[in-house]
Amino acid sequence: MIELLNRAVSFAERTALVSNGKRYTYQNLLDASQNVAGNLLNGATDLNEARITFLVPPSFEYTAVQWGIWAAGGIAVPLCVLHPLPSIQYVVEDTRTNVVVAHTDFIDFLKPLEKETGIAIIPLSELLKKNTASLPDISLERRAMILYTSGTTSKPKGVVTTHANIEAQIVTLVSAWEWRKEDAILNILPLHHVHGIINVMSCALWSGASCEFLPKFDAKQVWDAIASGRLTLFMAVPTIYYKLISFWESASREARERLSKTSSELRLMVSGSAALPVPVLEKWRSITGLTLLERYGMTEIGMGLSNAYSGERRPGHVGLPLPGVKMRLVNSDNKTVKEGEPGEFQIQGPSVFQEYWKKPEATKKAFTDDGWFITGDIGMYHNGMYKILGRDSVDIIKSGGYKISALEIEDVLRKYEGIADCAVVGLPDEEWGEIIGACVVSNTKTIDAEAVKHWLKERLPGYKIPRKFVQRPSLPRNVLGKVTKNELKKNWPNDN
Ligand code: MCA
Ligand code: AMP
Repeated sequence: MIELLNRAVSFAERTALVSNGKRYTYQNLLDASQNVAGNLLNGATDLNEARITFLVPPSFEYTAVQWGIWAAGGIAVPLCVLHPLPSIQYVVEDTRTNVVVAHTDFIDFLKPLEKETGIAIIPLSELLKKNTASLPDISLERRAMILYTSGTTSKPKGVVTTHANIEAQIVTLVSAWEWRKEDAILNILPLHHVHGIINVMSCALWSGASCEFLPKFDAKQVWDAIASGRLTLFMAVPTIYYKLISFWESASREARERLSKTSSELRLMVSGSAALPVPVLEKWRSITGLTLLERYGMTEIGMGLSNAYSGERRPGHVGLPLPGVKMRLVNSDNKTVKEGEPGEFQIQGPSVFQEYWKKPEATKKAFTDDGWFITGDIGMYHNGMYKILGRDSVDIIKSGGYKISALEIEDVLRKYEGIADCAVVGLPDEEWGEIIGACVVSNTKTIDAEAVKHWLKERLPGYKIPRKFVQRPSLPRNVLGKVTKNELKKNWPNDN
């Protein structure tokens, strides 16, 4: 039995999840995932790594489907509830799955996909029907999950992790951050990325703790949950802390005092997925008395570096390698750099992913000959700690904690009638980390930014839509004809 599920047996009567106002025990979760597994198997003995995509909002049912797929020997592929149909279709086709498990709210939305691709839509309710079929034994080396992440190629790549990878990603955090069964966490993050799936939900469930879902971020509801005194932990991206600070600042004096007092009682608050600006860390400390623990991770590796749980949390730094993680910083000749010199992070360890789904070339390129994963992040080690300095590619944008490929947006924009060429960049932004800017070239007319945004909404998720547009007669290029994006960023008009 998969260890996460095996451990759940010993927590049977404890609360595992709080979802849509209802409490569910570990036993409820085990029972529901047995039903899902049995119904997915539908008479077979093992799903044998069949990819099962599922479009289910963060909830008890989401977790039951994930566990059910694992228990039946399938690969869980969570789809994003915010994605438009073309983004969903891309994942469905890339994984070569033939089923999508769908929550009732998404069945009509998925109908055109069923027509076009012949894929079977399985209503979630069908999978939850009682089924006592016996389940296969799953070895740790088997593939367990595919998460899609943007990179330096236009289309997102499927990151494949095995059960062993997932277990290693969980165990290192449970140990480093001292998770215990008395813990309670609020999950406000999307469940198609590592941050929400592993750091929040799976660590809680591994530990016998409880995880409460808030399907969509809302500053007031988050503050209410914090102020209720029922949480011990909270984890989020820097943009969320920024939004929580704004909410606190606009509250009355009495409310501010109450929120500050109650939040100081949490045992740990973590920030990650993007650089935590030092002023946000400081402001949060002045409001709550807590120093945010900043850590560094990536879909391909889980978490790599973390500030200390007990010990120094240095602002602007990401600490040291987590247990089991080996990290090095190298120069362009792949030689380890000296202390105080910038280098690229490379990582080894049991949490590192197995492969990009059906992309052997990309997988090979992602590792050095001696087996280190090349992260593409630049950092430095000094005075006993690591610091992130940036990324080696201007084509990767981080906005609101989401990783976004500029090339993917450019490919879509070029299909808009009247756009002859374009360049997409990440512009620094206090709240979002970066905000997406698009510079468009049109030989014929003035491009109406609002009309373009509207058109893009049917093709890309909201967080990939440029917020700023400029139109130019041509794009700045170097002598080799390559667009000079850094120049474009530097000269971006201040009033746009
Ligand atoms: C939304 N808006 C944006 C963006 N997203 N504006 C600029 N940049 C953006 N990225 C706009 C919307 O168009 C809308 O404007 C308004 O902001 C509110 O939109 P909404 O979608 O309601 O935003 P939100 O719900 O407030 O979402 C903000 C959020 C969300 C909660 C910070 O972006 C989020 O959940 N981010 C977390 C992503 C995450 O989990 N990343 C982890 C991956 P208007 O009203 O004008 O339309 S990284 C990872 O897993 C690795 C391993 C790691 O290290 O953790
Ligand atoms: P993703 O591929 O969505 O998993 O995003 C991973 C990327 O987020 C990393 O490669 C980093 O560029 C960035 N990242 C994660 N945590 C941090 C952090 N604490 N500081 C700076 N960048 C971070």
